[in-house]
Amino acid sequence: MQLNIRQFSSKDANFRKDLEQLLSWESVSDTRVQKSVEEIVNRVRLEGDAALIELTNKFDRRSVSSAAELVIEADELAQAAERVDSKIVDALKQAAERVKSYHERQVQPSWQYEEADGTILGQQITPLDRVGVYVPGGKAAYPSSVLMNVMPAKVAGVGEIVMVVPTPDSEVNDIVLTAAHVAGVDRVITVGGAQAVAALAYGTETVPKVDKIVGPGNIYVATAKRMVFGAVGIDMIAGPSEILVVSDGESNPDWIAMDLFSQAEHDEDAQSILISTDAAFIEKVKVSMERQIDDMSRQEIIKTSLEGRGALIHVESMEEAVEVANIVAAEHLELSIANPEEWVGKIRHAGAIFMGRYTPEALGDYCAGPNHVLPTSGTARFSSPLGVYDFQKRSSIIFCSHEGASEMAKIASPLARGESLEAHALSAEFRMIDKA
Ligand code: HSO
Ligand code: ZN
Repeated sequence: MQLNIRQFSSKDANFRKDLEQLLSWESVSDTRVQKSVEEIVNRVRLEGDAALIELTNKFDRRSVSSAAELVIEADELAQAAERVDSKIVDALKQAAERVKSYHERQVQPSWQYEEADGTILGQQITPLDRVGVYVPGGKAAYPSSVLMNVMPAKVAGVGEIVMVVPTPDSEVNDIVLTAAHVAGVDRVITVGGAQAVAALAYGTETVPKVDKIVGPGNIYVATAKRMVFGAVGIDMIAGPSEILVVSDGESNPDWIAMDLFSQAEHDEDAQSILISTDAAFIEKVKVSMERQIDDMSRQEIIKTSLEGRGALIHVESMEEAVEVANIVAAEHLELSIANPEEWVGKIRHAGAIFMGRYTPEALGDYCAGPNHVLPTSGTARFSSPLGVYDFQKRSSIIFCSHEGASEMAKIASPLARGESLEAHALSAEFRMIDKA
């Protein structure tokens, strides 16, 4: 099948402009979506379970009459695993182990230090009490994403993890439930959309109010998450998946073609870009894509994604490849080059960096260990992969010795008076040694 993918060269007069245009992505913020989400959120907030049941019956074509029917307790999750192919169950367990062991290294410990006069300062780290994990239903229901969202929360020591997942037409996805079981979810509630987000944010008679909501979702879910932010914490709002492959021309063109497909097959808006210093290699990848696409089950999605947002870019040097990679700030960056360790330090912006020819992004998606929830749409310039730190929070610790308090009061007092805050000044001065 012929593929009309954009081809650029860094020598083109308009290269920077074309690149900018290629990368522009605005998540649609339709005022109609905004209005309907607002209505749903307010209804669930005010009417609780009654609204949740009504909206779930309407949007997911269900006939639930009591909220208890929406809940799947932990022991029922274990039963789902019995209905799933044992190869998949084993793979989920192995993936969970690897993800866990990677994330254990992210745990931030509490710390403190003591000053000469006995004053102690520090930071106390505590896990969040309760977290809600949103899992989409339908075509984007990824069991691997259940692991990636739940494992860091588990490792952080979150007290309770509540997962929500829509089950349109009452069809449950046993692999998703098995992943929830393997990851250690406490309870699943079969609701989705803005109503699920509202239930987690404000609580209903059945859904406990959580402290933070994580997990991807469609435009309704994303809009609802933005709306409830403040009442609860939220993770980043994910855009379409992206991959940027940098090749020195010595890679296997079939492998690289498939790596580009692997993101393109996620959805029509996904973005796959190849950068190479070798123009002949770019041609080979294109030929390979046109051959291999004929056998792909998701060829329509792949084609739309590659022709809509994909690109093949020829650059003059590795320095230039790195420069472009830093502008793209891709969610996933593959360095399919002979000496990735020499170049990785120059990469400043990327969600995850896959080094060498044997490291396809797909391994990172499932089981390498690092999280697959990554910053998209250039946000790798200022944000990081989902991690244990997203489920831990910090409290400052201050313990003043009498001597320390006395010395600090000499600093605080004039500052407080400078702000015309007399009680602050006196509160500090009362602790001075000669005043006590
Ligand atoms: N590549 C996706 C995650 C995923 N891949 C889930 C397969 N399943 C994140 O961009
Ligand atoms: Zn993927």
